[in-house]
Amino acid sequence: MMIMEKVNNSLGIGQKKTLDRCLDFSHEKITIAPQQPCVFSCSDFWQHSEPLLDALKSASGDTLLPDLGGTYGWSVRYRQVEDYAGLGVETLADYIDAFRKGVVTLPYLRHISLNHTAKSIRHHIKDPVAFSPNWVTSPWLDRWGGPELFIGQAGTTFGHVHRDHLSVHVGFVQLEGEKEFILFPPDDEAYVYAFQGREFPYQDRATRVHYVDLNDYQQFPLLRMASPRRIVLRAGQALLMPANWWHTTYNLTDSVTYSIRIVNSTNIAECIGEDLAGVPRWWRKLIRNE
Ligand SMILES: O=C(O)CCC(=O)C(=O)O
Repeated sequence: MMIMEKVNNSLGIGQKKTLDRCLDFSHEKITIAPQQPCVFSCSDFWQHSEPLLDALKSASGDTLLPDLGGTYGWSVRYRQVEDYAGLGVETLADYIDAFRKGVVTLPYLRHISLNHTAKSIRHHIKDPVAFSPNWVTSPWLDRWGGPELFIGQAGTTFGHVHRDHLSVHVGFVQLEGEKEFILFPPDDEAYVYAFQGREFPYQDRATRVHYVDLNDYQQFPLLRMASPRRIVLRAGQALLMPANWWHTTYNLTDSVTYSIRIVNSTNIAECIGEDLAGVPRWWRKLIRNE
């Protein structure tokens, strides 16, 4: 909780803009990209009598953690495997059991792909209408659209401030617990210490600022100029985050979140443009066998 207090104080929550309200978008289609993040209630997302984690455990519990499919090909990267050493947590079922019991401190399990690991439960999920139209829900467009699950104990954080790949809008649904989102508008790019360099299209989508640095004005003085918004997403709520918003998260309680990337007429041109910009790099990688 130390970290949380530190960041709360630093962000001057209450002085800076906060967005913690509930709009009802449940019957509206977003045909024009919203300029601001929107929070709304979402009660009929999971359409199964068992909680999602129980269904996930029955469907894919025996999957070894390093074998979990993620949108980028991984959920637990090779260098994260060592974080599990000595925890007695080897499979997804072990992780879910330990998460429920809360007796060991677990790494944040991120990017579990609903198109890979959890495809047999995907049909129990109904995306909020506000996440439509979405042209990339098909599993073969997974690299663009990839619906995912995030399971994290209280006190875990996504880490670095970043914006999502291409120029996708992102929909989040909070299934259990409470998650804090810190969001910076696209115009804050000059203040969030984004990595420079356009050769690799995703490289300019990450920053040097970690969640724990959000109040470190000595190391990151330009952060003072930024306009972060704080949202606490509670179970039963959804967040629609427009393309190119910088963001990071912190799990205030044990938390389970779904997310999906959204592409439609509002951002398809930017997404294709950025994907194509990456092709030369992929070719070079292939040729050099990097
Ligand atoms: O749910 C989270 O912790 C953050 C997810 C996220 O920022 C992302 O996938 O880009």
